[in-house]
Amino acid sequence: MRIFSGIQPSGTPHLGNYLGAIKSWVESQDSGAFFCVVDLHSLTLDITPEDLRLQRLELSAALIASGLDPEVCTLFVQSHVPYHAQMNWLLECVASYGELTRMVAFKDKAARQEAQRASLLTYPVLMAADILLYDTNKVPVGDDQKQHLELTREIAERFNNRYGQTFTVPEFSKPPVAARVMDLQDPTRKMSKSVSSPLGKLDIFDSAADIEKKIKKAVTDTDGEMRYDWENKPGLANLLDVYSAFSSESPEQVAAKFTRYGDFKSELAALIIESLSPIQARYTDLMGDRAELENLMRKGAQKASVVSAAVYDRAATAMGLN
Ligand code: ATP
Ligand code: LTN
Repeated sequence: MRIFSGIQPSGTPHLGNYLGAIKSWVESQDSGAFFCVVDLHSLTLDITPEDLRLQRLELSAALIASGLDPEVCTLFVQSHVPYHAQMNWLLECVASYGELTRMVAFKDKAARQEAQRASLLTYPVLMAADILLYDTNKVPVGDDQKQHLELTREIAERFNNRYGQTFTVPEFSKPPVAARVMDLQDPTRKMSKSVSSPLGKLDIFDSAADIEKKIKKAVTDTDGEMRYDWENKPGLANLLDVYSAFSSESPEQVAAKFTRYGDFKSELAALIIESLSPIQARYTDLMGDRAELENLMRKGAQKASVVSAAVYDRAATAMGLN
């Protein structure tokens, strides 16, 4: 079973990234798992060269601190492996303009920016290239990436039909709870690095005091009833999902343990702080030796290149380039 997933080095990872993706990566890692810091994707939005360089390293440290072990899985930076950009071009010749304009993430982000980079439109093709280059069977991601994964499957099938069996068609996989963590101030929107307000998103490196403050101020409702009900009580349901993801209880079981929102929120804050503090401590250690971190990521890229070179070659041959 080959697992592949990616995360953008644009800003500090938040609770949505952690529960929707990183935590399940850690649980599913083995010698067949590839996890990628997708720096080329971060260039679709405004980012300074200094920020990109630093955030790439910080995210690598955050992933290792969260439990990814570079001795077990393959952890690497996308731009260190040239086949991603090369495969992207081959697949841009298979994807269609119309299907890219229908991507919800594109419509969302394009509406918020004045000058749009062409890469904001074509970025799901690069994501398909990332995944297909590793003969991936399973892609663990948050719920917001489902549409991009469907496009990846579509591109793979179209390529296979046109040029002969070349790619493995991957499956989408999301965690059982908290696959879509919502903004703490607006539970109708997903928690997002680029859109959420400071109170709306909880970063995995937030201090204990900030975590307590953000959970306390999280929007709930006024009926005061502890009940798991996404339709009528999305703010509370979101917090129950977060509690459930960090404990071994279902959201309904968690709801039954408390009678008052205030008590529930204090315990939730304590649980988050207890779960994140070892990650924060390991992160500080790792960032203390940047050369070693760079070294680890370069080694990951060498391992990733061996697999992706062969798949790229197969695709290039199928298209008539070799
Ligand atoms: P933005 O919201 O600015 O587009 P992002 O946080 O969605 O950024 P990534 O860093 O690339 O973008 O996401 C990495 C992983 O985190 C993906 O698997 C994505 O599905 C997951 N993820 C992102 N936001 C959430 C969320 N609110 N809930 C659950 N999973 C999420
Ligand atoms: N598009 C994703 C990040 C991403 C990804 C990938 C996820 C890029 N390449 C490959 C899984 C597999 C996002 O914005 N969250």
